[in-house]
Amino acid sequence: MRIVVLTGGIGGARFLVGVRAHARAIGAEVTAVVNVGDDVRMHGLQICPDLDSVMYTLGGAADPERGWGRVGETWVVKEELAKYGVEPSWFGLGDKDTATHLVRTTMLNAGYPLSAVTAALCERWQPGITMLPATDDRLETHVVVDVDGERKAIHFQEWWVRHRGDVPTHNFVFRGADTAKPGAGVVDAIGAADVILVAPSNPVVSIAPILAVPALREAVTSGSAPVVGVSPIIGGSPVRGMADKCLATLEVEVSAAGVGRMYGPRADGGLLDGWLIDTSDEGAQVPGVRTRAVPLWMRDEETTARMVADALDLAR
Ligand code: GDP
Ligand code: FO1
Ligand code: CA
Repeated sequence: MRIVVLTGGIGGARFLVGVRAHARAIGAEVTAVVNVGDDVRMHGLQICPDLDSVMYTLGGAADPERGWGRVGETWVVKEELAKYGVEPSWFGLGDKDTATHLVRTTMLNAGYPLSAVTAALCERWQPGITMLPATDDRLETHVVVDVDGERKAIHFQEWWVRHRGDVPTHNFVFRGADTAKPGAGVVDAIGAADVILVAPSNPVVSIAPILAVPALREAVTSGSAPVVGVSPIIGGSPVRGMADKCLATLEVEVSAAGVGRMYGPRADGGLLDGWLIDTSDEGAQVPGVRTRAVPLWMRDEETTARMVADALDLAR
């Protein structure tokens, strides 16, 4: 069996730990198609937060409290940069993490596509799944905000890390998406998939930028594999992160039903055949989509693997 997962960073990475465990138990292959909209160049280095969150988490090297970056991180580079007074001072590059960005940027500058760079980095971390960037082209999430009385579009990282999402926010735009092609291997993986899972990732800034790549969306929505999503919202709140702020900006109800309806039924131009929601949200109505309520707290690998088994069940 071949499983493809559309995923963002921390939430998606934790989900993938369960996907990998269940896949091992049933002898399935897993490919993750990972969001690149968060990617940003800082201090001359190309940083790919969602790819790195997935790679470090599956490689057993992620910081469990922060969720992003490396466990046992040190911050000498950050402190030294601050002493030079260089900007952006609001974005922290850990020392261990910086080695990843150095390798990546060197390879990109030498002309390798991000997909090849990701494969090279994964030789060290052995995530146990295939990790594919959604696109090898430049695609960045920008956020339309009002700052200092001026309306402008700022990079997603500036919105989230610098402003903590706490500025009047109007819209999210995926710069470069219209002309972006799916990353190497992505359309083939989707075409060969027996099932496509949408991780309980942020629907607005992790899943939407993946699906903003036209040929990628087309492959998912018109393909033969059933698509089952897992709700990132439990009991009306995101377990962690900024999904509530993002959904409110788009005037989408912060609920399992709200996100399910936003994705919409595949039969009607949307994304989903099935929608897995938490038991506390039982009864949520998503017209045209099969829903099932099961425990969705990703407490540990075993609980998460059970969620994945339920998602695969719903796909049948
Ligand atoms: P990011 O890219 O690092 O922001 O991570 P993702 O977009 O992949 O995932 C973030 C989302 O994961 C958050 O919006 C949460 O709603 C969701 N999430 C985190 N923990 C859990 C959990 O235990 N269960 C479920 N269902 N969702 C979770
Ligand atoms: N998040 C922060 O809150 N502050 C930071 O300084 C920061 C730096 C950073 C560096 C590399 C990286 O891969 C992620 C980093 N993050 C940081 C996390 C990131 O901003 C977001 O959590 C994700 O982009 C959302 O998926
Ligand atoms: Ca993300």
